[in-house]
Amino acid sequence: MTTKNHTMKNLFLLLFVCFGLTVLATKPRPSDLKATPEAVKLYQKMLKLQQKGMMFGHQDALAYGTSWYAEEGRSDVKDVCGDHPAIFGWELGHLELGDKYSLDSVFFDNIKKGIRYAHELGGINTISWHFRNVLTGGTAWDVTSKKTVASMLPGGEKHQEYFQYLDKLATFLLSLKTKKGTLIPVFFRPFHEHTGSWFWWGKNLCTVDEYKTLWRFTLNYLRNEKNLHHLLYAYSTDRFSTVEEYLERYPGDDLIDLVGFDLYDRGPEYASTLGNCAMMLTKIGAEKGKIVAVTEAGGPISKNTEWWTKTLLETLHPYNLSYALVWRNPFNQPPRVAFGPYKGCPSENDFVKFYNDPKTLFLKDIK
Ligand code: BMA
Repeated sequence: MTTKNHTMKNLFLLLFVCFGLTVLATKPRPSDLKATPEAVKLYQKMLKLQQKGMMFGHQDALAYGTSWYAEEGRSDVKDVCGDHPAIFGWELGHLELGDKYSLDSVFFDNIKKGIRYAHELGGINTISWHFRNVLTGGTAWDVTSKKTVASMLPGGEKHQEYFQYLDKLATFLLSLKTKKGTLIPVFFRPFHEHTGSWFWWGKNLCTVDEYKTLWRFTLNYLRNEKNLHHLLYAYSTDRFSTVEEYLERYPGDDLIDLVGFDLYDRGPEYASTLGNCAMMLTKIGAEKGKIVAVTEAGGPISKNTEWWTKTLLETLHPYNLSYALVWRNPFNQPPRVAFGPYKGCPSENDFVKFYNDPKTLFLKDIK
């Protein structure tokens, strides 16, 4: 080979490596610089899917339904349309107490199994945590003290107790593994609906600074002390009227992977509020390069027979949202309080239409 040929070959090689590195560097990455390969893959997959359609999610989908409890492989959604949701919501409230089952009566062992089951079928798991008020000993809804958040932060009187909560949480999260032993990537969505004031971490119960510090301190502990890197973090408000309001308590791009909001249909202004929030949020998401979702929703599906297509789908159709998740179908309450579809529900047929619409994605669509 001549020297000229040799130089050309090296040049091509160099260009090839540079190109490869650029492709790698420009692919979006989660906020955690040490995210596991599986968490990175999930993050990138969701950003891609967000352009394709809107996934459907259901809280406690695999845990129970309006007329059954803990039947492996069953979900009310599947009973109605033949496929599971793509997004599976789970709740960890009471894990911090060392209990065997959650505040919604689901055994933590079954949550573990369900998360693995969903993951192995190609589904995506997201975890909420309505954990107790560490200062008063009350529930997540105990808003009698404005000092709870401050008490949990460094220097606060309940700081050590909060560590104990977080240690239990970390142990549980580290037990979420595939059969081969790989950690399953999951979304974690704590301190939600904080633009309202019904949880101890809500707007009127702590300052902006305390709320942001709570996030930063918590994630720093989970990431750097507990070494959890299989989590993606969701920031989700309740209703909001402006971008500034949405971002007022946003803890930072280095902590958050998904921006979302929760909104329930409690009156005629629902569709317009939902649409406005979705519009503002998709802009925020696009600017930040984050996943965007309606992290909780729910409507009068036992009365309004076209809620799925006419209210939810029609309103959200114009936007590129990753998913919309509806809240739970309690097994121990009358079916009319369910937010997800169920066999015999008056809006059952409409849900099948919603399922068949090309915009909505269910489990089989995202494999
Ligand atoms: C609420 C209700 C409660 C439940 C809580 C946590 O919206 O569904 O019954 O305990 O969420 O999942």
